[in-house]
Amino acid sequence: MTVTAHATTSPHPGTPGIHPHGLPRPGRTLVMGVVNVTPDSFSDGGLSFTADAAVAHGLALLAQGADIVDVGGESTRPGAARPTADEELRRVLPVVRELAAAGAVVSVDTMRAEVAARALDAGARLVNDVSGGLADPAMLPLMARADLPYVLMHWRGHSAGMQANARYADVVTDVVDELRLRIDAALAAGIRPGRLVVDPGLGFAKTPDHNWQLLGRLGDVMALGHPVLVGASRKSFLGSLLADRTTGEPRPARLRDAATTAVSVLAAAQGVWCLRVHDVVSTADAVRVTARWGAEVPAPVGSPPG
Ligand code: PMM
Repeated sequence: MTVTAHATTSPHPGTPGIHPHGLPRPGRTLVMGVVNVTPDSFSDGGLSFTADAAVAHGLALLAQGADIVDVGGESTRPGAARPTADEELRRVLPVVRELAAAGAVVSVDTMRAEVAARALDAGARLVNDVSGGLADPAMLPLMARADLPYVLMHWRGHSAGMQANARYADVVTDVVDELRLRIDAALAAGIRPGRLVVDPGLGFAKTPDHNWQLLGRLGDVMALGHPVLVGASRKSFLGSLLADRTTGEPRPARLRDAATTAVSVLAAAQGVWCLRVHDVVSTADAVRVTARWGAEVPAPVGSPPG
């Protein structure tokens, strides 16, 4: 089945044309702040490993302008080992509960239906599944029952072996085709089309060139007809691009925020729905500038009112 239910053009650069049902619509690209409750994420490993530290970090991101906080208990760093479901629950549930109680729009970053279900009970308002429903057959039926927004990312297998799957005829065509199959599976499971968000999955079974090609042709992902989420923040393809000119050493993760902000501006200008970032301050400013700038750009003839 091909999905054509939604308009895909933005009324103005910097303003998303489509949104998932059931989440805030601030008239610009949303900012999702990352709260990794893990000892080993590549970008901020260990920063918020205790529940108290994670809650404090989430509250700080909200104060800095995040629209959503994304709480995850499993590192998806290439080669990472998986925590047990019990350990994942132990990490994320108290954090989701407290942030939701504080009024935050909380997303849970999990591939496990059990973790998603318990997080939704604890107050999460959306589920961010990097496996697009492939890792756990119970996930799509759960999301159909929950009837809440669901981020479906392009994925080709767990972190331990994923870079071996970075083989494509044409990465953009292949990712779009594989996302379309996951959208069809989600719809067949009973998820309403307006609840689905898609994500090209930068860095997941992708080389740096694959990531750049996907960013350069984001319009092809948007043409799937669903809101698009992009997670480029601090990823290693930015580190390789900005490698030290003398030593060839990749730029360390903590020094990739300016590059992340550049991606945020360019993606927001194309009408991406949401950006998942570690450093909220710079991207929160970037999406506001991009939307304000875009408001002065004449809308294309025949586009819907902004
Ligand atoms: N990347 C990571 C984790 N979760 N979720 C979505 N939807 N998209 C992403 O690109 C994504 C994600 C890995 O990054 P991290 O370890 O810094 O959180």
